[in-house]
Amino acid sequence: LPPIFAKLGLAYDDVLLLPNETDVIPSEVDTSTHLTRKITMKAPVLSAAMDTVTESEMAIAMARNGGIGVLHRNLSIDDQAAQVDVVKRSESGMITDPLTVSPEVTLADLDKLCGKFHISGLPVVDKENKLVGIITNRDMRFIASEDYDTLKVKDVMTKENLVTGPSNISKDDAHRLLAQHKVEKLPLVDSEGHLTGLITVKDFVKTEQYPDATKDEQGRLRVAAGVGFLGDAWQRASALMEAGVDVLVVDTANGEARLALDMISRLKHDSAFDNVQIIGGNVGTRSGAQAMIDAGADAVKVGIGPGSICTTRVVAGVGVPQLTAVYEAAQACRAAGVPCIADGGIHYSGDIAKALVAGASSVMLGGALAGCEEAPGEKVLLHGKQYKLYRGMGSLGAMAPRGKKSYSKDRYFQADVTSSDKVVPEGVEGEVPYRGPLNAVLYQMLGGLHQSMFYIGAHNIAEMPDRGQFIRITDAGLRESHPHDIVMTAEAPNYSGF
Ligand code: RVP
Repeated sequence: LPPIFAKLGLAYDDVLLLPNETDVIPSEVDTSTHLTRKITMKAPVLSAAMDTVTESEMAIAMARNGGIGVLHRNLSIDDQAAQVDVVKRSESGMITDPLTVSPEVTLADLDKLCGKFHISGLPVVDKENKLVGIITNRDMRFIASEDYDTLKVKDVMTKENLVTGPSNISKDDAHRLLAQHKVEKLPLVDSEGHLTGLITVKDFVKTEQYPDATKDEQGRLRVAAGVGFLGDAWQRASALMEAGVDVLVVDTANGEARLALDMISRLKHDSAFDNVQIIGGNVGTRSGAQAMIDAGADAVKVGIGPGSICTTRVVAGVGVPQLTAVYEAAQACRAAGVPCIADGGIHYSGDIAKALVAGASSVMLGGALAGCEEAPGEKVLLHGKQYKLYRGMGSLGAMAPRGKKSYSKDRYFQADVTSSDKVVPEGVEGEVPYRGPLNAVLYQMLGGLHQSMFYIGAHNIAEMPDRGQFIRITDAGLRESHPHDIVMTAEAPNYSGF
C-alpha cells in the first residue's frame, strides 16, 4: 500500500500563541490587510455566504466596519443582484447614476421605492433625464397617507429654487453648498440640465462615522457575492458584475473539483470581469491552494469541515483540522503573492489571531455573526433567552427548503437531486444566541485581535507569522485555558461557553 498517513492535523484549540517581547500597545496595532490581490481592508473579516448570515443589511454593516460581506446565493439571480445594488447605493461619495423618479409616479409608489433602498428622497427627472424637481421627506411631511394613492410626485415636489451643482464639483464645494442652503441632497447637472449625479449629506456624515469603511474608488461600500459553477452560474456572475459587485466568490465545498476551477479560470480570462476580483474556495491542502492559484484566483479560501454547522467530516470522513489546513494552504499562497482566507471554525477572537499567525490574511465568520441583529431572520425566544436561526448551506433546510427552490445545492454537487429524501446533507440547522448589533460583536472580535498582536509583538498583520509561535497543548491545557472552577454568573461580551 502507498504511504497514506499524512502528518498530524491541528485545530485552533490544539495550540496557543507564545507571548513575545513587544514594543507595541493594543490601541496602536494596524489590522489592515489584503482581501484579494487588489483589494485591501482595515479589518481582516468577512461574513459568510450563508442564507442565515449575509444579505444586504449584514454586507452594509460589515463594509462600514472595515470588513466585507459575501452575499449568499440561495436566492434568484435578480434578488441577489438587487442586494448588490442596495449595498452599492447605501453610501457613496458621489452617486453617478442616482435612483430617480418620474413626476407622474404616485406618492404610494415613491414611498415603496424609498423604503426598499432606505433613502429619504429622490431627484425627479423627465423622460430626457432633465432635472425637474426633488422630492424628500420634507415635502411629504404634511401629506396624509390616505392621499398617497391619488397625489403624484409632481404635485408635491420642490421645483422652485433648486439647489444644484455642476457635474465636476469638488467634495469641499459640495459640502459648502449643502451647508449654505441647509439641504440634504445636492443633484448635479450638466450645462443642459441633465442629471449627472447626486451628493448627499448622509454620505458625509457616514464617512466621519465609519472612517475604516471598505470602499471602492467612487466612495461606495464594497460588497462580495457567492456564485456557483453549474447551470445559470455564468448568468448570475454577469448580473452581479453588472450590479457593481466588487468580488465574486466561487463558492463550493470542494474547490478542487474541476468544474469549480474551470469557473475561476473562465472568469479570470473574460475581460468583462476585469474589475471584479475572484476568490476561489474551499480547499484544505497546499496542493488544493496551488490549484486555485493556477486557475487564477485572486484569493484562496480555506476550510474543509471546520464550520460550526458542518458535518462533512463525519458524513464523508473528509477534512483537515483548520489550523494545519490554513498553514499548508498559506505556504502556496505566500509564494504566489495571493491572500489566503481562513473560513470556518472561528469561535473566539483568539482563533482569529491563530489563523493570521498560521498565514491567513483574513478570516470568514458564520456562526459568530449569525446571532447579530443584521443577520437575516427573526429572533426567537427559547427558555427565556433570545436566539436566531443558523443553518449550514449543506443542511436539509438550505438544500431542500419546503415549497421553495434551492439555488445552492451545487455547492455540494447535488444540483441534480430533486426530491428532498434523496439529498445527502453535509450540515445541520439550529439556533445561536442573539448577540445584538454587529458593530458591538466586531468590536470585541477585533479588540481581542489587538490584544493578541500586543502579546506577540506584531505591529501589523503582515508581521504576525514572524512574531507568533505556537505551543501545542493537551486536553488539560485546553481545560485550563477556559474559565474553570467557577459557576459563571455574569455574561462576558466576548466569551460564551455556548
Ligand atoms: P462557522 O464560522 O464555524 O460557523 O463556519 C462557517 C463556514 O462553514 C462557512 O463560511 C462555510 O464555508 C461553511 N459551511 C456553510 N455551510 C456548511 C455546511 O452546511 N456544511 N458549511
